[in-house]
Amino acid sequence: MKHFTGVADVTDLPELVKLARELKAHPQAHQALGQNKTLVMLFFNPSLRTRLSSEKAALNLGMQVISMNADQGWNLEFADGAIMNANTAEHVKEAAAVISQYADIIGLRSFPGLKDRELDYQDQVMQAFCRYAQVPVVSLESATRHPLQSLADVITIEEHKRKPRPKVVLSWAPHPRALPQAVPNSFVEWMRQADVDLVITHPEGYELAPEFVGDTPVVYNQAEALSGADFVYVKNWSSYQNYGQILTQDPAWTMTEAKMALTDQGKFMHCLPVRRNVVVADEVLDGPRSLVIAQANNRTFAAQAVLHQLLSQKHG
Ligand code: AN0
Ligand code: CP
Repeated sequence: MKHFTGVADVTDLPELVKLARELKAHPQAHQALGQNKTLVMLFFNPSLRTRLSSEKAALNLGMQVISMNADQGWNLEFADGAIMNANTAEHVKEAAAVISQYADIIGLRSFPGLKDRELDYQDQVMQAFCRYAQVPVVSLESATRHPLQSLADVITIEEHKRKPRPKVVLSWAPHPRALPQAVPNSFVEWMRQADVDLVITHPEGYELAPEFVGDTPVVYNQAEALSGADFVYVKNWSSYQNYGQILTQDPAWTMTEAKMALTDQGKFMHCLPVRRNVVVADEVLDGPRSLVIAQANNRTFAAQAVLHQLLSQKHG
């Protein structure tokens, strides 16, 4: 694995999940692996879980961690051959190479602007760092994907499944703000590699990018989709077709106990942060079906498995 930006970077998913579960059982067993190695994390956007769980994962492996907020006044240039006589102060070529002098692994979070679909889906920041960094780059959520979240979700489903091949439903939910498609894109991308039957449900107009959906069934009737589900993964995203737009905030899509009753004793999942009683009713989030804290816990071991693999490689 050169970089970790999506499921395509994983050579053996069951093996990675197994490693994560072993690390979960013995978190401090490999302290020597990360000794004298530094993880530098750059956050172009805020984070609670990703930041703390990745830091915790690195510490568990004996690494040192440096985190930097890059969300204010850090205007990087990305264009080749740019004449930098306007707002951009530093080219990503130098920035990525310079950070590589201080880091053995670079973590990077960069959300989409949600204005220009083509630009966002080029995943410019992540791609440029992967190109110009001299060390492995780990996505801490890019414009199009959130692979550490998805790996934690795969681990959580593996831990809680009651059937060899559970039914997993990704269900859109309303939200007052326009949110990225990174979490659902990524969830679908990873679930398609996992041993599950995936169904996507959302109002018309919220279709995800076809390259992520592939041949996954899309059912516009939420109740029909939920029937017999073992896991219900709820998430808001803004429209991909009408890029970045909120098309509806229909509370009929909020996850409730009455809807969860349509499932086969289904478990509720969400990546967090979540808007209570907009995305999901308190009764579900506070009830025994909810796996949200277990998911957040698994973020540490997802990150630790990825860091472990990167540190174990020759070039580390
Ligand atoms: C972000 C998103 O939807 O991508 C981060 C989720 C992990 N959510 C919010 O900003 C609320
Ligand atoms: N789920 C998740 O990535 O949360 P943060 O945005 O708090 O990191």
